[in-house]
Amino acid sequence: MIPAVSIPKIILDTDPGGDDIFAFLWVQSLVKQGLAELIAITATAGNVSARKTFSNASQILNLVGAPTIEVGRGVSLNSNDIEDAAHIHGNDGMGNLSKTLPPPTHDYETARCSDEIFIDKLNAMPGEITLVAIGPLNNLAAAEKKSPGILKKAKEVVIMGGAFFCPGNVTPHAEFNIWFNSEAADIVLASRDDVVIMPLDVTRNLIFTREMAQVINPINSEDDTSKFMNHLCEFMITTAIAYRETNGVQGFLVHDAATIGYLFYPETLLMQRARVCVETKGEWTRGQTLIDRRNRAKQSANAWVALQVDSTGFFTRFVEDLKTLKVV
Ligand SMILES: [Ca+2]
Repeated sequence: MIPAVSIPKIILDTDPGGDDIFAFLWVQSLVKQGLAELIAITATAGNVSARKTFSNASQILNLVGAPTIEVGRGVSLNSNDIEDAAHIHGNDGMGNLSKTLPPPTHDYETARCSDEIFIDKLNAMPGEITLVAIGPLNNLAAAEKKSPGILKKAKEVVIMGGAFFCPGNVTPHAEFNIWFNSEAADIVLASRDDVVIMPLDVTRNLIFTREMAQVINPINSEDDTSKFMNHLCEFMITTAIAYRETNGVQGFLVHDAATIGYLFYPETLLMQRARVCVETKGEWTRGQTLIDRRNRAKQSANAWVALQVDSTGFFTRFVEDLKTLKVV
């Protein structure tokens, strides 16, 4: 008899966000193949406001026929004046395509806060749930503050964030997710000794091209998911070219999808054990992530950092999985 294999249980903490959506669609394709279980989506403020990320998450769940998955509302932030990334992701965070999607059905006013969902689910299933955080770490830090030790109850905490040996994408030194709430990142890194980090060092190599998109969805595809993906790709490519993110290649960076690559296809990544620190105070360097490269025994490592990716192997798996995703 073949023993029952437990499949990864995932809570996706997200600020959709164009590349968030591709990470989500990848998860959903794995769910459909019986290879993953999605426990909840926890929205977080970041690319756009908490209210918009909540509504976007609801619309995407409805698009893929998973309307019963719970969506958490992002914890409120005191600093309402932080610049978001609507200039990259569109005013609605989804390439201004939200009007083309099924309307949101989750109610923001009555939804549980994202940190409450973490605390509830991690206490109910200690050691079983993987937290995949692909936005600023507001919710994870709030849960840890409210219930110290709670993040240790996750099977793994996998985050997209940071820039170690390459420039940042929001300042010369900082990556957006860490910079947006560097204190929160500091709290998450202190919460356990094995936080898994997908930094810009690898994600800037993950250029999803128009040709790959067309392998998933032929250009004249008529189903709603394919049409949405194709329109979003075109929006993201235009923006990526305008911001010179892809060296002129007709594509865009799917930063957030790196977390899913790590979880399901770790052979595509080279990881390094490290002690990671976040600069929370620097006038010019706030949000910078640092690791110690000196040739000496490392003490008190707190993270696994991805430093190289086999992007061909990564996208082979990404494209094959997304091809399985069709509207239900
Ligand atoms: Ca994101």
